Amino acid sequence: RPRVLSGIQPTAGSFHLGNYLGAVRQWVALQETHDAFYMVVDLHAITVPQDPQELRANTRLAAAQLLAAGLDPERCTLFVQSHVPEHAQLAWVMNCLTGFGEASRMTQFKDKSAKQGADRASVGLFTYPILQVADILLYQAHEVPVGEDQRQHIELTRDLAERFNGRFGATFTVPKPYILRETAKIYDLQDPSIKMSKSASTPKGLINLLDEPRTTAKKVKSAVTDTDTVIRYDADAKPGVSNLLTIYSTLTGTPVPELERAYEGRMYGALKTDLAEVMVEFVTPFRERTQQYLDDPESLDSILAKGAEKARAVAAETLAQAYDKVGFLPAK
Ligand code: AQP
Repeated sequence: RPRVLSGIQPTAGSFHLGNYLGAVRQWVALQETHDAFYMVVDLHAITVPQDPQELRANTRLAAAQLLAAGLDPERCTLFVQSHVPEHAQLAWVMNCLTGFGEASRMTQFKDKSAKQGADRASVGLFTYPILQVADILLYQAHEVPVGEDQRQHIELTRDLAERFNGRFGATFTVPKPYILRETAKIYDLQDPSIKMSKSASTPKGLINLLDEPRTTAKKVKSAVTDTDTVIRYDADAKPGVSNLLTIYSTLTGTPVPELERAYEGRMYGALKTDLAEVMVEFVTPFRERTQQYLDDPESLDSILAKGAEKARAVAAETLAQAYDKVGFLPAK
């Protein structure tokens, strides 16, 4: 079975619809066909200032949401990044292989550091993509299911894997991004020119899966569309309507052309009302299942402990090879 690896940050509490449709939904499908490793990336979460209590709570909350979304610990390896120390250890080696200019070109860092003010941004935020490189390479992942915003980081991973292999001999699998075109980028409901994101979206443009279903319905109904009246997919001319069609189509499994036919001659309001209902039907059981996992923290922690044990077995082997290749003396 080919291997996949991916991660999600525990920073925001609730996952948003972009996280779910762009990434987590694919994770659930891939556990059936791949040897799948998924993690809550708490090491990445501290690249911006965090509250320790909140981080702990949000890490459990992220794991609960992943299980509620359909990850099955019998079918995949689900763990918390900081439980596997090899991530930080390989990241150091990768840091030493990355050019300063190369890291400076990462657009996520440029965006996030600009928002914080360059002097406030941490060195951890700067090296965030290199930790991600280590995450992926440790598991010899063939594919990395992510949203479009992560493409550049996967490219960096490929470059560094090839550089390491070229310099020290074949060690790492060179991974490919796994990005589904349709859901690669879910847009903000109020400003469909930007991606839905916890940091850039306004509260009305961002659908948090754990929001009150009524709030979610309201946000869908007040989504920005355009002054035209035709319900048609055209990402350039009609980004708002197209985004709604993408969300609708993915959540119901109805192809977009079929939706276009069904809504021929109807108003935007009808589409929004129906999509609001679809969203409520999706988030209501999701919220309930998440709560059930949170109500039993011991079981949750034990799932994560078992996951970490499985992950460590793989990660330790890769790290040992990499340490040996770079010339570290074995610790006897
Ligand atoms: N709008 C989106 N459309 C499609 N996929 C998306 N992802 C995020 N936003 C969208 C994908 O979600 C996965 C988890 O991402 P993360 O843990 O890195 O979360 P994030 O990037 O911190 O989420 P945000 O909201 O995008 O955060 P900020 O605002 O901090 O940048 C990834 O696979 C990502 O591609």
